[in-house]
Amino acid sequence: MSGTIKSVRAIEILDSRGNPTVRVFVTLEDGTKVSASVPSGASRGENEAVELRDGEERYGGKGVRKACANVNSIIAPELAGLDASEQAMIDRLMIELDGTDNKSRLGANAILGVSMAVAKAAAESEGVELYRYIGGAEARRIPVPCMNILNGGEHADNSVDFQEFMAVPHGAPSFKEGLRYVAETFHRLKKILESKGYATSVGDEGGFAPNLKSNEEAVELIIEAIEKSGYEPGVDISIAIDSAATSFCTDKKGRYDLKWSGAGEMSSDDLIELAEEWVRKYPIILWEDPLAEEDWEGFAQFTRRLGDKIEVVGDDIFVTNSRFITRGIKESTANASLIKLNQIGTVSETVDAVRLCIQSGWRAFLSHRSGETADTFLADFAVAMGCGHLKSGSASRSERLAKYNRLLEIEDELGSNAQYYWKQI
Ligand code: 2PG
Ligand code: MG
Repeated sequence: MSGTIKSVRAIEILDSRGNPTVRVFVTLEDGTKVSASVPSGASRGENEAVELRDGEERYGGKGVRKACANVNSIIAPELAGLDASEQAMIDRLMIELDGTDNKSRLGANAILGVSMAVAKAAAESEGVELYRYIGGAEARRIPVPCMNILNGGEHADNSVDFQEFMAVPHGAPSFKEGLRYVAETFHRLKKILESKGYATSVGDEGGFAPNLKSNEEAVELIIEAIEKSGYEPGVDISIAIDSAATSFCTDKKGRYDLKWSGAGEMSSDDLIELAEEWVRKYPIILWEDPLAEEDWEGFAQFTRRLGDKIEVVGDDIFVTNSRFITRGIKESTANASLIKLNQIGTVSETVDAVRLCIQSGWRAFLSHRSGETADTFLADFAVAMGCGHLKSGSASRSERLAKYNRLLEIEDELGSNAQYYWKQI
């Protein structure tokens, strides 16, 4: 059989923050050899699948030699001889080998690296592009790039509490043009920041990380950048926000401390009111993690008040886990879920989470992690799933651009078959 797995091997590499992560190589009997690298988050949900770290002195405890050893000595022997196109069976086998609820024995970083590399190997062996291998002949929708051009929260050392301010070029005619719209806005924002005496250094995801006077100023500056780039806010480009509110939640009772800006304590209600005011004033179309992962009630309240106007995305609260998404659907906690492969730890389970969203009338928002590599699996996966939007950071830092550039390639290859559109909730 041409797609038979010959060997699986993992090594420790470094991610975009200089922290260790796992790279897995899969070789097939037919000579196919591919690799896949695992990303890593900073603002992590409590219930994410476990990223196994060595906890030894080297790399400040962040080494992943144990995860690599688990691939090399536990997973690899089990996979040798199997057909790489048996993705669901291979993923299930690894879940069983791990035997825990959260992949804490072998490590989600070990398991996901293998899962992604197996998919890549099967695609390559069959001579089809990865997006087509996973998504089939219908895979042709290129996601709208939600570009995170201003960073705050745990992704930057500045005075902005909300983690991500994204420019969303939903009014563009194609991905290629959309990417240009927001890249131009990024460059314009730099000039505006310079003219106001703000720093133009960048955060973990390549967006600017200035010490602004308030969170709201971030939105105002982006609107100015959109206009000065010749685009119409709300028509060509709108704004998406990821508050990553778990990172400034002080207790489980819905208390928050906007500590970086010094805005002080707020309740869930205060945050919801603030969002309502912003949504009235500004062209905001999507809001992720407006409240913390424990604040299910606050989240549902947010969705009741704003869910018919904007896309409300749960990240830390759902952690790409069908169990939590199912609860969210039942309780109308949000109307969309963020989707991150390494939150759940296998390609098959991620596909399940996306399908669950789509079948329930929810949207699925594909995402990178703040710690990334040059791996472009996410870009192909986004097209395969046809979810219509993705976030991969800003127009700087090659690990962010690698995904956007791969999407340019895919759109080019699809030619007039490519689709690009925004569907508001
Ligand atoms: C998020 C992500 C990605 P991290 O919160 O959505 O932007 O950040 O990878 O640090 O969890
Ligand atoms: Mg998030």
